[in-house]
Amino acid sequence: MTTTYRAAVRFFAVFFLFAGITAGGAGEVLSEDPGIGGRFLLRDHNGRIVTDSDFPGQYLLVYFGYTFCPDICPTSLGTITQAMELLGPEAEKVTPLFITVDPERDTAMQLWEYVQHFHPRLVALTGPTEMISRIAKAYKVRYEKIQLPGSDPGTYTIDHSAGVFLMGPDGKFRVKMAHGIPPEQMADRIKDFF
Ligand SMILES: [Cu+2]
Repeated sequence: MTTTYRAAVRFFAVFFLFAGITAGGAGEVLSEDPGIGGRFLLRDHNGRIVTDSDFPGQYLLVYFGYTFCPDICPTSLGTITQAMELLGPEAEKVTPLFITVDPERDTAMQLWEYVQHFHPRLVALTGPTEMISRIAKAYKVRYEKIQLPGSDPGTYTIDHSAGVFLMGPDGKFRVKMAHGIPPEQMADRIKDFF
């Protein structure tokens, strides 16, 4: 963790305190919404520190996965990309977020290479393991590292939930779309909330 990053984390700890957002106890999710979603402070694929408040007025399409995922993630991100294309000019109202559940391997550089395959508005996010687990919990997303016996420590896979969350410009949860939804339906579902 860099000094700048640690300073930013400290800044936000203080910020949350003064914003009056209740954090029940150590390790609990900081969230204004008792349901799905929460605040975050992560690093994007350009290496910049990004928080949930860096997308004013935007609908967020939030998806959790990892770049080494053999099939589920490329499929989901492909669907998101096509849905964004179907939205036409209205896609400007939407920012898709890909939050890695594999921060060990998904560095900003790795994410940068990965996002080139998908929609240009896609923002990929990584961060310290603890922050990733906190934001995943806030979205009720589960993930688990699967290490095959006798395999190289670097060649694990990760089982993970694959729903796509639509969050409104107010930061509140709108709808969760299941993995496998066709792009046309995803685009229509998003437009329902505009
Ligand atoms: Cu995946």
